[in-house]
Amino acid sequence: MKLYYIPAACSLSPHIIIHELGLDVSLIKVDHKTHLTDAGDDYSQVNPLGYVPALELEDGTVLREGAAIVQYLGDLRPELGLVPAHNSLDRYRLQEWLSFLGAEIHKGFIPLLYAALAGRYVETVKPRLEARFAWIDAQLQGRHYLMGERFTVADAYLFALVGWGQAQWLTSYYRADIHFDHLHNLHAWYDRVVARPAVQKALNEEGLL
Ligand SMILES: N[C@@H](CCC(=O)N[C@@H](CS)C(=O)NCC(=O)O)C(=O)O
Repeated sequence: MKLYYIPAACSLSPHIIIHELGLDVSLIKVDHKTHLTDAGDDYSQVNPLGYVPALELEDGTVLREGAAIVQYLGDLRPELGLVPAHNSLDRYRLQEWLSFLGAEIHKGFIPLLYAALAGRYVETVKPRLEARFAWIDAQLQGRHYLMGERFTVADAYLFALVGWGQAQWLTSYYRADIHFDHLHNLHAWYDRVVARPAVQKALNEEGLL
């Protein structure tokens, strides 16, 4: 299999999961401006929409959309519990988290990141995104991970998104004007997640350490 990624982008989430599962997957880096791979190939041939992540299976089939990719990967080794069993209520809770992170957090960041790049400030989305992070912080009260005591694919997704904000304790890459230092549950969660060998390996491979 091949994972197409841009360093520090949302593709960091499936990248982490690949290492959690101990899978041997080729990493193909895509340039975020030219959309060419390191080998000079046109990434639009893989995903005509141009964005990462994309997972190419052994038979050449391409799976797009991070939420689908991490569930596909997690289901390859169900005994590790990175995705709860099909048809269980917890599976729908996981999809609830992945949908929330995708629609309410991931896409909430984009105008802020563009604004940071353009040197302009966008007021409208910031308070919403901050309120949502405060809500996540409250959900983490008394829990080790988003779904309870077990790390799941949703934690890998949140880890990639948290890296786009600001806090002293973050291994941040992009720097949108969203601050997390006051969110103590999120901080404790971050310390647990960043210490995982799979996360360290993925960060190292993306040149983020
Ligand atoms: N709906 C997609 C969105 C993926 C996405 O936003 N990817 C961004 C990085 S986080 C990207 O590749 N942007 C580069 C581009 O669109 O050219 C998913 O959830 O997988």
